[in-house]
Amino acid sequence: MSRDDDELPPPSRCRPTDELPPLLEFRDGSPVETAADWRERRAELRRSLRHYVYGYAPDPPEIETATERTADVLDGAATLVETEIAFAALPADAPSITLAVFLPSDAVDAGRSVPVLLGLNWRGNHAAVDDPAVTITDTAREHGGRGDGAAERGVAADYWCVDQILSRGYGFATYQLADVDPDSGDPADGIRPYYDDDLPGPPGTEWGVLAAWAWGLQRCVDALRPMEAVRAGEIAVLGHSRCGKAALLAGATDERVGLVAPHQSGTGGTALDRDNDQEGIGDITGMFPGWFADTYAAFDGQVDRLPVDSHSLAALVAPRPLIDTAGARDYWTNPGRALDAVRAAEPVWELLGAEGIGDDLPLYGDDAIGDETVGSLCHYRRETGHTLNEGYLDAVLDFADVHFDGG
Ligand code: GTR
Repeated sequence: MSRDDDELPPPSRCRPTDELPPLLEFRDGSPVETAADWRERRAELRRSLRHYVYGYAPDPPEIETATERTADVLDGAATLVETEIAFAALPADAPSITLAVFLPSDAVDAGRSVPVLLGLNWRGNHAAVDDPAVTITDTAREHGGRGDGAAERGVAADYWCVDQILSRGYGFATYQLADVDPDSGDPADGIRPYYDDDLPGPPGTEWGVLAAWAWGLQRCVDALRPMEAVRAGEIAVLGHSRCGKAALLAGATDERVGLVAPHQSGTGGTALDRDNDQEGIGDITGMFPGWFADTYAAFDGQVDRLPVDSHSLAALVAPRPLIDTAGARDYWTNPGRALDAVRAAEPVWELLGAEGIGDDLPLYGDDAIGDETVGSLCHYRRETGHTLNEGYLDAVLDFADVHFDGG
């Protein structure tokens, strides 16, 4: 187990607040000039992000997948596969993840594998489509959170637009965040207490809720990759708001993820902490004290001392495709500072030989997303407030069409 992080020096005030910590420079000041250098720099940044912001998650555990079943849903358009993901080393009463995978039935019938959008949901798998075949995942309700069992069936149908995803030739996979952590504010809830003794960082850097949800998404990737109907290299992670933060973290820190699509992820997601006049570090750690490692809150009021920022997290995705989607009227998530982060990360894509974000930005509304208009980085907006809808999903699928072999 690496304890390298004990050796990280304390953050030091070295740059004015309007500058971002450099990406293509090692902590000791030496330049990052080659793809091989970047591998090392990437590891350094990943450690810093875990150390100062999100906390250290446990190493990937051995998973046990069980109780898989299939059913026809959405009037036969989709084949539903539900898989229970349990953790071999944990006691039987420990949390498990119920992963629901909706596959286009025509592809399943023809024996074709498909790319998959893996989304993190907070209202329950059964909220994503209105179909009695979907198991009600109501862990949030048990913990007094959001979600209301059967009454919630299909309530997020216009949000996830599963039928639209399937009609584009993609599968949709999802788990409810409460399976891993119910977001109750009580650190004794969820999966984290089971790993208290297995965390690789020093005290104060234990994983927060966002890292736990991200870890859950990565366990879903473990379970999805061996599935015959899934193209293992074409799994995209997606999430909105707090789920967007977790999706970005999951995709950035797991190179098996083929495409990363944080939506309106804001502070703790793509929006920079520096010069962010919307949700500050004090706001988010005050409102959601469990979401981050304890170290992060200490940077409230002295953000210029934070050795990383959201551009560092975005850069971990390179050279894989990243689409950041934002609502033009969703001020709290600060779309401007999200775009700045993506722009600041662009040199890493370029160093690795991938096409960056280009000049015509941001892409808006009906702007075409295709081979001619996007590289491996994209920032896209629609005229909305804080929501996910079919317009955003179309943009993500258009972007995925560019980068995946075919939807
Ligand atoms: C807000 C929070 C955001 C975002 C959002 C959500 O209150 O300030 O950072 O996480 O909640 O997830 O709904």
